[in-house]
Amino acid sequence: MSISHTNEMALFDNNVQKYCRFFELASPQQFTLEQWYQVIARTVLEMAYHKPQGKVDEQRHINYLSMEFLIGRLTGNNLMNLGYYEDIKAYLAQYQVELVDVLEQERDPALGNGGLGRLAACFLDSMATLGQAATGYGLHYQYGLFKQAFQDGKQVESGDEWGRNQYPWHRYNPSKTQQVHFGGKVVAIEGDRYEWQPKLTIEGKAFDLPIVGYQNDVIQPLRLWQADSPQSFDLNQFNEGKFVAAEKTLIKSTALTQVLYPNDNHRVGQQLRLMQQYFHCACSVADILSRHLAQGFSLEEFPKRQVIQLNDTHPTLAIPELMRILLDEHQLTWQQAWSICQQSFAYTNHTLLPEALEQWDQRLFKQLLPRHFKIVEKINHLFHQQVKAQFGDDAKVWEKLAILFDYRVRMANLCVVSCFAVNGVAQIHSDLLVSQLFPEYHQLFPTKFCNVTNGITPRRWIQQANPALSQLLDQTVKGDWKKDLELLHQVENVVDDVNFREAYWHIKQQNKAALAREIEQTLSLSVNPDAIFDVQIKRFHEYKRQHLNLLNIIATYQWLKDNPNKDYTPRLFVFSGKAAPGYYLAKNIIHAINNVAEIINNDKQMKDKLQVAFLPDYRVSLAEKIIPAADISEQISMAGKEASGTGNMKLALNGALTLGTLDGANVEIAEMVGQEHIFLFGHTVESIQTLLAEGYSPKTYYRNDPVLKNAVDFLAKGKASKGDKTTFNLMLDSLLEHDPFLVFADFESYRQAQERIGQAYLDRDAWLRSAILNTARLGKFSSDRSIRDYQSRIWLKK
Ligand code: 4GP
Repeated sequence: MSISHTNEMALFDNNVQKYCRFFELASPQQFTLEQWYQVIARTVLEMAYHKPQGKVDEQRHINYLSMEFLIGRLTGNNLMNLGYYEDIKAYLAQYQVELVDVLEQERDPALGNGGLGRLAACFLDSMATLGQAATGYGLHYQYGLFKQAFQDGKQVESGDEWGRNQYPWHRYNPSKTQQVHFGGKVVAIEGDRYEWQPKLTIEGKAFDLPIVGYQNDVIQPLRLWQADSPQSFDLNQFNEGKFVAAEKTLIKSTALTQVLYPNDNHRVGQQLRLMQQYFHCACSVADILSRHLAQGFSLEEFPKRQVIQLNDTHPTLAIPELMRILLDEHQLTWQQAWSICQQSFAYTNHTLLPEALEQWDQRLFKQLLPRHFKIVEKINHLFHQQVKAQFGDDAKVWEKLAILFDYRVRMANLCVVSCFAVNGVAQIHSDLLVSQLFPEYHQLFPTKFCNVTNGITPRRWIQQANPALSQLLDQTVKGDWKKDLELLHQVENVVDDVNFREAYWHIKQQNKAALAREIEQTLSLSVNPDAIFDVQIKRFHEYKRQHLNLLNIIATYQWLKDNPNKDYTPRLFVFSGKAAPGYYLAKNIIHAINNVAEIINNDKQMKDKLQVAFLPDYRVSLAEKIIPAADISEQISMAGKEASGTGNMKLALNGALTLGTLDGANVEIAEMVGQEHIFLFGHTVESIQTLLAEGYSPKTYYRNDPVLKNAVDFLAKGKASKGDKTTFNLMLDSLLEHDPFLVFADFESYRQAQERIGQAYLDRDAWLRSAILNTARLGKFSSDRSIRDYQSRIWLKK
């Protein structure tokens, strides 16, 4: 269905000609691809604001606070959502320019690490598409997530200066500038009112990116704050006790938003990070309040009109910040202010890993944010009374529930106490949140907890990433599946239709061929396009168990060496992902995969049988190339550790079959798609408990399973490290001594699942049927559904 945009395209052409003169060129023919990209983005941005705004539901405005928004390239996505993609493609053709080549010019704004940052981006897209009034609030980092390259198999990092100053989708919005204060002291005024006399003030400038709804003319801002003040400050002024080692002492104020901390599922208590968090919260809360008041509403009406959704605990300081403003600047009583906060904030938890639950050193917190500390103290004190009333004066219970404990400020506890809703991101995760992490809180506040299973936007992850599949779905499905992904169930009707099946198969093969070209270009590795493309793309973390995948690859290699004439369904194992620069064990796993890949890929006997491609610098635009080409989606975390996963949804919707544990959203994927169309393996949350209770000994598995032993020994004996037996000690010692994520315990079951996959792929018809049913049955995993769940279970719950 193509809409005619004659007038708009005339405007577009006008602008192109204008830029032509501007750049002193005789004809647009002379634009470089980079110039085309800049011209298209700037022009389309203006065109978008020329249109009358689409309707949004303002019942409650959702203020989505997140330290990360991994938005990916915006140009292609915005062209599609605005409906201009085909027009501009045709326009460029007259100059013999391919739109896809132009789109390749855009650098990914990598303003996030992975999971929760990408989720935030999908949610903004869905809120705009559903017409849910919303503003995203984040930070305008100068350096996105580091760039990754490999040197001798090892990860090396370099800064990702992504070019925020030239980014054409920006709008600098000086009318929104905020002042943010730090340090100093507080002076009591009266009752709960204090005056804060800060030591340092930094200016926060707003840069807005347009979030464009899918063909509904809704544009909402993602407002990113940038620190900008001429002065420098001494980090030690907040750090007299030197309890947090400062990376540098005298730093420029602009440094505050220079770097994104590169940690995923792990928090490091650096002072600068706490300052970033407060800066983010202070700017955002001030902006939200001034928008609310400017619309003529009273403070009492704040909870009715606003929700502040906290994406993990990183923006928790927004709670004491709103309290501070209501108490000290608007002179509300504690009860009034607390009641407003308790009805306005909601918290999403993204991990159960203890090392990821944020805690701050109390003294640092107090020196940096003296007024906020007082507020947190009072919240803690009042909450203690409530806990005593429910549980009696039980020190053990208080030790778990306290916000302030052992000279730490525990952010998750502050969230649970203060927010009206707490949600996990997949059913199993939400259940574990209640049963393992917050059981006493659940007793105290049974109605606060709920689940909202994650989702992904089909506009980016099917329409944009997989245009051929998207077209096939357009031809097959009645109604617009991009707006209502459940419509994909209609595909079940054609699962046996020869033409549809052939078209679907052909698309996968084309996508595989395209990825094979990408691999050839990047790694100079020529791969077998007919092999099973088995893909594991995500951050490197022990719990995600890329090393389980690696051990199977080694074992397979050894088996193929011993049995060169036995049947084996050829495999290409594709990896991509980064490890946090300070996470040495994860980096050790990357190193091992690269070294093993080199051996296998250089072994002529393995040619077209077994190959390993590790694509460097994983990012959204690379994911868009890998996902449509995958046959197998590796989702092999230890059960109970992956909160949800969203890559699992993207891959399955694009027709990859999941090889997974019963963890995170895999559980729900299995329910939707049916047990016959997914490869499950490994221990469950329950069987892990039994195993651990009985005393888990990884060495026993190592001794008793010769296949596992050989694979481990391959690394231990230096066969992948030029004879050096110590290179992979970090990983191997951890596996052999503790194996905290039960890699050895699941190895055998994983191998069996891989064997089933090899067999299943031989039956092309059955395989294809499963792949098609994966696409057909996973409509639930649209982020539009997630947002509707947020609306009905949290934001607009009656
Ligand atoms: C991630 C979780 O690890 C992942 O399972 C989930 O899908 C994603 O959040 C979105 O909910 N967590 C993080 C983090 O990104 O830093 O904790």
